[in-house]
Amino acid sequence: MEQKPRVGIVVGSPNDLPKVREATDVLAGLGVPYEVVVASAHRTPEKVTRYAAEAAARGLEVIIAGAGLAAHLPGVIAAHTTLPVIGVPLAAGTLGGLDALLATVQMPPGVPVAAVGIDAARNAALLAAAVLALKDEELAAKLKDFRRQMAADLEAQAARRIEELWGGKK
Ligand code: RP5
Repeated sequence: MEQKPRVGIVVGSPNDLPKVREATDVLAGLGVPYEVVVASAHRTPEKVTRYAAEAAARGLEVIIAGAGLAAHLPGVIAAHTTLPVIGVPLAAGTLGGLDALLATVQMPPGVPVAAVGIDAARNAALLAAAVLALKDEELAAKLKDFRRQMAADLEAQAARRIEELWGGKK
């Protein structure tokens, strides 16, 4: 039986979908069920409102919202739910994502959005998993393993690179 999604991933355009692929890869790797939805704060505003308003009752626990340009999507979602909303500003236009970064991070007091870096969908997924792990010991253990593996990979990569550049010379 398919598991109910715990994380909702919303993007503002079908063109944004490839950019959240790395978020779904992370969540799948951690065994966190998710769903992906396209809804635009400007072009399909009723869909966004309905999705956000119904999210908690549907069992979602965290929402990741990615949008480019005047990225109002994370903020509008946050306006309609008290679930944690993680905004991913996407590089979609001439300003390289700086426009979306500022729109995502500069929320008015009272309606927070946790903004990650431009195009940082992977970090958004890890942050979403960290929120879920507060009440999920199995997931918390998987996140610790992920960190251990990341550190081991970095050490191995550093050793290889140092050997390549200075191998033989002491
Ligand atoms: C935003 O406008 C979307 O999130 C997208 O990143 C950007 C451009 O939209 P498209 O013209 O690619 O549909 O709403």
